[in-house]
Order: sequence, then C-alpha cells, then structure tokens
Amino acid sequence: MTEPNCDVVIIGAGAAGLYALHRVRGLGLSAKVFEKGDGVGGTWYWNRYPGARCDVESWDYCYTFSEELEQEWEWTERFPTQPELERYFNHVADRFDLRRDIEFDTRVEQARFDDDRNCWIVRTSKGATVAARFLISAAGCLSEVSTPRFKGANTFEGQQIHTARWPKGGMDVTGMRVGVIGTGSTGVQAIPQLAKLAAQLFVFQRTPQFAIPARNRPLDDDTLEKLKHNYRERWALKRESPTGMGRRRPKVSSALELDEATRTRLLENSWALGGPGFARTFDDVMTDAESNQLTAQFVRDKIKDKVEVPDVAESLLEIDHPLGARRLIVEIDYFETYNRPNVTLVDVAANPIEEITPQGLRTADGFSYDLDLIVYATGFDGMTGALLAMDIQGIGGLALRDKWANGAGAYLGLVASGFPNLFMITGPGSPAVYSNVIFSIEQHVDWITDCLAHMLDHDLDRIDSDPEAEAEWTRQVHEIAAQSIVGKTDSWWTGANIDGKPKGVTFYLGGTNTYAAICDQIAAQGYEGFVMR
Ligand code: N01
Repeated sequence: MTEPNCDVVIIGAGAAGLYALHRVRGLGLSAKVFEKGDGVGGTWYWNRYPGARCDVESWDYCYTFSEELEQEWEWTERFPTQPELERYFNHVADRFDLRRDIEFDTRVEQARFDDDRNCWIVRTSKGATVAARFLISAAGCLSEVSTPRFKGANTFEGQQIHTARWPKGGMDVTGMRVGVIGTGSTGVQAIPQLAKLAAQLFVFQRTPQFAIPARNRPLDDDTLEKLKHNYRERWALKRESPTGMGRRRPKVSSALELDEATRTRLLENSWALGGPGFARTFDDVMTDAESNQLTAQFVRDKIKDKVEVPDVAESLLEIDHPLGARRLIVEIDYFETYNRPNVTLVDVAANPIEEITPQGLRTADGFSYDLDLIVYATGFDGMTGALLAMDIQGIGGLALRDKWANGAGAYLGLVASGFPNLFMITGPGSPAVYSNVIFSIEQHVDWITDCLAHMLDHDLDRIDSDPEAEAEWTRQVHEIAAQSIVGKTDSWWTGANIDGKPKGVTFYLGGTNTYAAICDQIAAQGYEGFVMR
C-alpha cells in the first residue's frame, strides 16, 4: 500500500484557499492547491465585468489573521473594486510565499475516498493524480456560473459573455448595442458602466429588486490612519456581530415601537450612510413582516424619486418580495441610469425571452432587439454548484451528488457524513453567503486547522461526522430559516435559479457569532458529533 504523496490538497486559490494554505503550512503539513484560473483571488479573479466591486466595506472585507498585513495594506475606497481586491489577494499570495504550492490552470475533476488507504485520490484536468490524507474544498459559494440555455443561442452573430467570464484585458463596448440579461447584484453594478459607453443598452429584467445606494467614497489619509489604529477593536466587534461585520447591533429593536417621524428620521439617516447596513436600521427588519414592510416602503419611495419616467419607475418597483428576502443589492447610479436616452428597460417577466436570433433576441410578444453583445448577468449555482461540479465520491463510492440529491447539508457545514477527511470551507449548513464571507472563511479555516492540529497531537487519522448529528444540525438550519424573511421568495439563495435543484435555504441563519460559539464548544467537548479514529 503506497503512502499518500501529500498531506492536504486544497481546491481553489481564492480567499479561502490562500488562507487555508497558509495555516496548513503552519502545522508543518505539506499542501498542494489546485486552481482553475491562472491567478489567485477566486471571485475577484473571475468577476472582471465593468463596475465589479465588493458590497462589503473594504475595512471589513479583509483578513484579520496578520497584524503586519492589515497595517501595510492601504485600501483606497469604501467599497473596493475588483482590480483592487485582485491586487490585495496577489499581495497576500506574495507576502506569505504561497504561490510555490499552487498549481494554476488546473481543475479538480474527481476526488475519490480510498477507504483502505484512508486518503483522497484527487484527479485533475491535467490528468495528474494525487493521494492526500485530507482534502479541503475552498471552491467557493459563487463560482459555478449559471447561463440560461436559450433557444437559438448558438446562432447569434454578435458576442455573448457571462459577467463572471469577462476577458482579462477588458472589452470595449463603445458604440455597441448591448443587451444585459439579469438585474441581480451583478447586473445592477454592470448596467450603469455599460450604459456610459454603449450606443444602446437594453436591460432585460425579470425580477426587480430592492437596492440601496452605496455612497462609495475614497478613503483619505486621516480615515486610513484611524482604521489602522482601530482594526483590533473592529475585529472584536466582528466576532460579536451576527453577520461578521464590525458594526454594533441596531439600537432600535423594532420599527414598530417608534412614531412615524422618528422612524422616518432614522431611515433617512441610514439612507444617507448607504451600504448594506441599511437593512439593520431596526433589529427586526428581517424577522417582523410589518417592520420589514415599513422599511421597504421607504426604499420604494426613494427609488420612485430617482426615475423620471413613471412607467419605468413602476416596472422597477414591481418588487414581489420583502426587503432582504433576496440578497440586498448595493448600487451606484443604477436607477438614475434609466433616465439616460440610450437605455431601455424591457420587462421579461410579462414577455419572457423566447429565442436568441442571429441578430439579437426576441421576446414572447414578438418584439426583436438587435444587439452586438449579449451580457449574461445571470448569476451562479450557489452554495453547492462548485462542489457538485466535481465528481466527489465518499465511502463505498457514494457520490456527493447523490447524497445531496434531495437537499444539501453537512454537520456544521464542515464535514458531510460518509466523506471523511473532507472539510468544506463555507459549506452548506454554515453561515457562508449570509455573512461577511471573508470573516466566515477565516473562522472555518481556523477551526479546521485547529482540528487538524488536534488530530495530529492525538494520533488520529480520520474524521467523519455522525449521521445523526448531521441530520439534527440540518434540521436546525431549516428551522431557523423558516423563522426568517430570508429566502421567502425564489432566488439563488433557495436554489430556485437552477433547474432540478432541490429548493431551500442551506445556509445557517442563526448568526455568525452564535455559529462560531457552537463550533468552538463542539471542539472543546472533544468534537462532539464527529467520529474520529
Ligand atoms: O446573480 P443573481 P448575480 N431570463 O442570481 C436573471 C454576489 N455578488 O450574479 O431573479 C431572464 O442574483 C435573474 O432573474 P430572476 C451576491 O451574493 C456580489 O447578480 O431569476 N432573466 C436575476 O435578475 C449576489 O447575490 C457582488 O427572475 C434571468 C439575474 O439573472 C450573487 O453574487 C456583486 C434568466 C441573476 O441574479 C449573485 O448575484 C455581484 C432568464 N432565463 C454579485 N435567468 C458584490 O459584492 C436568470 N435571470 C457587489
């Protein structure tokens, strides 16, 4: 029986894979990272579309594990752009000498657990096979793109592109007739930028959504100095908060306890500050329907004021879900873009896109739109897409695809029973996409590497989760989700955007603070609910 030739294989060199590599090396283990792109950064490597930027503030969307890193890195804006984030992750890769263990342009195609040898056999797109004692998936929650298959798509004579596959050198859309399909976070960021250059821009909107102004701004020296001075205090706040952001809990527990004038004043204050914090003006916005409705009405009124043509405003306001039931969008000049003469909003809820033609596309009412470029801002197969794109087989050849055929879940979102020694960073059952994801990534990587250290110290070579513990955890995840407004409408959050995918919220909504405390307690109690040998 040959020995595994590597201690740990890590899938992906985004924010999770880079930090996992750094920590695994710190345990004295050998590691190999496979990354399908030719550079680091994950989401911030792939999403190069015009306007791409993070909607979490730069000072919260960064690692906290290195004081030197936080002191030497200088953010330039409140909400960092894709190029700035890509530079950040490249800096991290260089600073911690991570590249020598990363194999780029290499996808993991299959990972098969060899029960006899107690290791994972990992096969890559380059035909190489590696045997590893542990496998860590850092494949990401939003990395498997979703492109609807429209009839006739292959006949189109112009260019078609998914936003997450925007070319590295950019694309000049000057003078083009551009069609954008999709008005989620991505579409809302790309549309204002494309509108500035395109001759004509058609936005094909199926589901209008709430969006809050970003109020982005450059960071001056004074602000940077204060940030650097207060980082440690902020990290403590992050750990206490339910979202992994360095903000305090809203002071007002309910919108309903205030008179109208006070409520409006507070909402105006939050609106003026902008950003995702708006949804936390009152503590019960996500749990109380009436509080949510009052907050949502305020946003509707604001949107209406921004759009000059009443019919267009009406189309943008046909929002069929509570505020926050879909991921809240943060925008820059989005609604104002519809006041431009070269921009047309097309309602494809009433008249779906029927066919892509050689010249453009046609909707169900028979209208044709002539286009040079079709941009698919149509999102991702979230949470599980990247994991299931690989052929992962656990004990007895059980396929992860089959295990999750009726819904995904893993104990603490970390280990799926029957798949020993496979850790999933931000896997289903953890807060993942319902948090400041870089905070959740660090928390998971720290927990996983502490667990590996424990196993090494105690001569343990296998960890699996107990099926009963896993089932009970998944039950709790669903129970908490049932009490929230989150996911009370179809979207990628519920898997509804992918044909055949079981519907339901798979991420933990009980708060990152509660979740981290549970993970720590379980570890302290000898990894209760896990089976180690
Ligand atoms: O994807 P989405 P996204 N015909 O799934 C439409 C993160 N993110 O890439 O809603 C017509 O939200 C679809 O319509 P509908 C963030 O977590 C973060 O925008 O299904 N339309 C929808 O409008 C975000 O939530 C940042 O009716 C079709 C759109 O495509 C997540 O990524 C930036 C269609 C898809 O929206 C995903 O956002 C960007 C069809 N056949 C993304 N199929 C920041 O940090 C799909 N659509 C700022």
